[in-house]
Amino acid sequence: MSAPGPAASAALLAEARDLVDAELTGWAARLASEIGGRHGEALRYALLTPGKRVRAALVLAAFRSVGGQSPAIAEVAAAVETVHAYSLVHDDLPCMDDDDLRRGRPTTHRQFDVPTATRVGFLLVPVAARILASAASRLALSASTLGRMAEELFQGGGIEGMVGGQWLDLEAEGRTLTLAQLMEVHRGKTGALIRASCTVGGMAGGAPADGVAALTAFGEDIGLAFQIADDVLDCTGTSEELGKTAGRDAALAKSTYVLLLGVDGARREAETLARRAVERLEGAGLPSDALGALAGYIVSRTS
Ligand code: GRG
Repeated sequence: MSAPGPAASAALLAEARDLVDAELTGWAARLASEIGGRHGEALRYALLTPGKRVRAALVLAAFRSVGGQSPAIAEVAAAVETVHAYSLVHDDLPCMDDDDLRRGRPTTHRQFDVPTATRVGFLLVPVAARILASAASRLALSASTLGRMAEELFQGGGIEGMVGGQWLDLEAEGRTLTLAQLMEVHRGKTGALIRASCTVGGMAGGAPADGVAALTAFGEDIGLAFQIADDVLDCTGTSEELGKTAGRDAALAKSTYVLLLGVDGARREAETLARRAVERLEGAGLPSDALGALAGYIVSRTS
C-alpha cells in the first residue's frame, strides 16, 4: 500500500469533525432541554469543545474499510466521542490530573465548578449508551450487533480499559514504572477507547469475525502509539499548540515513554507501532488508505 499523506488524514478528520459535531450538537440541545440550567450548559460545553475527533475518524474509516456506507455511522462515532468527553472532564478534575486548560479553553470545572463538572462527567456515560442505541436503530443493526458494540465500548471505557489504566496511572504518580508496566497503563488509559473505536466501526459495518479481529489488532497498536506520541508532545509542545497545559507529566512526576526511552526513542517506538498496525491490517487482507493515513497522523501530529 502506498503511504497516504497528511492531506488524506486532514480531509478525513475534517469530515469526521463536521459529521460528529452535527450529531453532538443535536444531542446537546436535547439534553440541555431535558436537564436544563447550569448542568445542561456544562454538558453542552463538555460535548462541544473543539476536539480533534480522532476517535470519530477511526470509527468512520473502520466502518468504510469493511464496506459500510450509511452516514448514520456518525452517530456511533458520537457515542465514542461522548465516552471520550466524559474522560476528559474527569481527568482534568482536581482529584485527578488537576488541569485548567483543555482544547484551548478552560476545563469544565474551571468554566463551571467542580461539583457541576463531576456530575456532568457521570451523566455523559449513560448519554453515550443512549447515543449508541439510537445509532444502532438508524443503522438497522441487530440486537446482537448492538450488544457486541456496547460491550466493546463500555468494556474499553471500564476497569479493563480506560478507567483501569487511569487508576494505575494515578497510583504510579511519583514512581518510575518499567516499560512493561507503562505499556499496561497506556494500553488501558488511552489505547482501549481507540481500539474500541476501530472495533465498533467494523462491527457496525457488518465485518465478519476475522475482519473485526484485524481492526481490533490495528486499534491496539495505534492506541498505544497515540499515547506514546502524547508523551512526546507533552514535553516538546507548547500549551498553545496543544490546547492543554504542556509539561504536565513532569509536573505530576509521571512515568512516560520519554522518561524511559528519551524523545527520539519514544518517537521511534510510536512509528514502529503505527507501521506494524498498517502491515497487520494489510496482512489480514483489509488494506485501508484512510486507516493508514490516520495511523500516520497519530504519530506525526503536533497537537
Ligand atoms: C475513576 C480512576 C478513574 C478514572 C476515570 C478520567 C478517566 C476515567 C480516564 C482518563 C482517561 C484519559 C483522559 C486518558 C488520556 C487520553 C488522551 C491522550 C486524551 C487526549 O486525546 P486527544 O488528543 O484529545 O484526542 P481531543 O481534545 O483532541 O479530543
